Amino acid sequence: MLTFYNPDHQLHHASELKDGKVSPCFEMPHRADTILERVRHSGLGEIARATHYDSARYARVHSERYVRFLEQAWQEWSALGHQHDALPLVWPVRDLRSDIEPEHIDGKLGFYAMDAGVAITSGTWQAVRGSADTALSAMDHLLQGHDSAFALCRPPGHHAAAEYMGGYCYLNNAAIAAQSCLDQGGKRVVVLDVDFHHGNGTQSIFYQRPDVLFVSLHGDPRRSYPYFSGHRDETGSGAGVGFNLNYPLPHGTDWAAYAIALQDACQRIRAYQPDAVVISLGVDTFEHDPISHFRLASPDYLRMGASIATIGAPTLFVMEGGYMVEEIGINAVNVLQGFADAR
Ligand code: Q9C
Ligand code: ZN
Repeated sequence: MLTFYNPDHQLHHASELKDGKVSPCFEMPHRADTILERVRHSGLGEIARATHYDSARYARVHSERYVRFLEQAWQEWSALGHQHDALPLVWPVRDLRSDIEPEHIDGKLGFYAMDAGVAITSGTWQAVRGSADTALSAMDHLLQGHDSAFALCRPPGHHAAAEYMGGYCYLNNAAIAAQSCLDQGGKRVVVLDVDFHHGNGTQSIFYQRPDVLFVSLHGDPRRSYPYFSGHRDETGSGAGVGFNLNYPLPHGTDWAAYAIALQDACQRIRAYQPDAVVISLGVDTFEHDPISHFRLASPDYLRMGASIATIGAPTLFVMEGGYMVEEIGINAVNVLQGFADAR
């Protein structure tokens, strides 16, 4: 399996507001380095550089003004004399106006964010677009007739919706790749999200559409981030009714319980007969993850890969979360190897 990688991710190393303090993000450059190292030493396959795409490709799932905001935010922020990270601090909740884009950068940051886990730094935009380009490159490889590919994306993407960032995510890499598949002739695409956190952004982007089936296994939002999305009764709307499938799972879920949900999900996906499957691959379901609450062990990720392989469609793995840095390389590559061995 070919791995796509872009070293520009290193330009993004930010702070987040967490537990009442500003501290370094759990989502750090070392994560991608650890996974790349493991890919190198596991014999999974070659590593390819991502190619560069026009930003119009991101605007297939994001609004143009949001992409423009991401591109220009650091310049607007630093023009005020700031040298530290830009963080949102005010949000248009409920009856506040969200129809007029503010002109001031402080207003824009809140307008385009769902939380304070998405700092913008001088290198953020270059890293973010490099991450989306990684997913697009890997999808193009799949469309050339290959059975699978791994997009080693960083920063992750699945919390980012058409017009907002959140949860360490800016552009939705998996959604951009899924849309690219449709734009190049695919008729039905699945996004299967196995990150611990609900992929609210991907769900939101495709919620009204039947051409992308979104399936997510995640910590129950009653107790887990993102709290306001991911319940079982979210099944799609309009033409998309029935094409959104959430499996909220309790704190402490282990492989035995997880495997039952995953098997059910894979069965539903096979029935949809997709032309391609995009896996939002988070390994923050790991028992020792510092911010999550499932209990998967390292060998379980081999089983996860084997289970995904039973879907039988061309498969693109897109890296999402996972914060136990020492072990995310082993766990992520275990999924890929479990998949490859079963094919
Ligand atoms: N105490 C991804 O895995 N903070 N994003 C949660 C819980 C936000 C995770 C804090 C977590 C976002 C891609
Ligand atoms: Zn996550």
